[in-house]
Amino acid sequence: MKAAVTVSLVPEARGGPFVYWDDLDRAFAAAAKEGFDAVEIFPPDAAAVSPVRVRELMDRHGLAVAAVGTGAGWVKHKLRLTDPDPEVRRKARGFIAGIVDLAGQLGAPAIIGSMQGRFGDGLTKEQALDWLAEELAWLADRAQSHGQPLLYEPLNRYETNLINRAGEATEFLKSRGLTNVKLLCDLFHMNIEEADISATLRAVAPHLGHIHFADSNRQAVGRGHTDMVPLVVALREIGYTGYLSAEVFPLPDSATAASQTMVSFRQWFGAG
Ligand code: LER
Ligand code: MN
Repeated sequence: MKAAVTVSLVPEARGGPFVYWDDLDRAFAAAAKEGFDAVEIFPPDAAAVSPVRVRELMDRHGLAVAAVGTGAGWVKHKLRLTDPDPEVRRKARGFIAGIVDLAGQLGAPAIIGSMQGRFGDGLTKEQALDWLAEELAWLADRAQSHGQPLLYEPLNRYETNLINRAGEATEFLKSRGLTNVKLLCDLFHMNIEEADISATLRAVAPHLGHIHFADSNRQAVGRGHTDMVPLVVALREIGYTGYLSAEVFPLPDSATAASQTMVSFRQWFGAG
């Protein structure tokens, strides 16, 4: 298993669950110093990030890019894949395609989380899920051209009403034939929605592509009350080798959230 840490470059997301903020150079330097394997980037849009520049940072610090988030498409640009307006859906697809291409150049997958949207206000759940499946299929093909999967993240009930649990998400992916879409399991969302996090991780293991590593209160693991023991046993048993990426609040500050994440990562997943 590999450790990653998030950096947000989106001022509109201020207050959100990202460890580092605003400055890629500083984030890469700090992540390398803490001993992370990779950085997960949350950009305002694809054009805001130079892949050449990020490649330089990766080389200089010996870090990978774990994933690139698309949430700014919603937070900043109000684009959703299930918006009733076809023009908004078209722009949402284009926005994500740009990030899939950027991530692909960095050897990383893109994440679909907040941009999945929701049903209601006249839009049926069935229609929203049909649109979501259609868009995921198109974007997963694009990701495939970079040799990457697309990551789909179920969110808790306060952020979407489409799919809240990992089991439902895998059923959705299977029934729609979305073979190049992998599941992103965020331990914070799972703490709200799942009856049993470790049983769920075992059940969805073949689809699991990425993990957001957070405690019950969305702080660094070790600062909340999630029982890590069964979860660690489950991840070892299923042979998960992907990232555990700290998508957590910078509390009490970025440096402490980062170092506490690495203390927990080493405690639970370190060698020996
Ligand atoms: C949002 O709550 C979240 O978990 C992000 O990873 C989705 O973009
Ligand atoms: Mn997440």
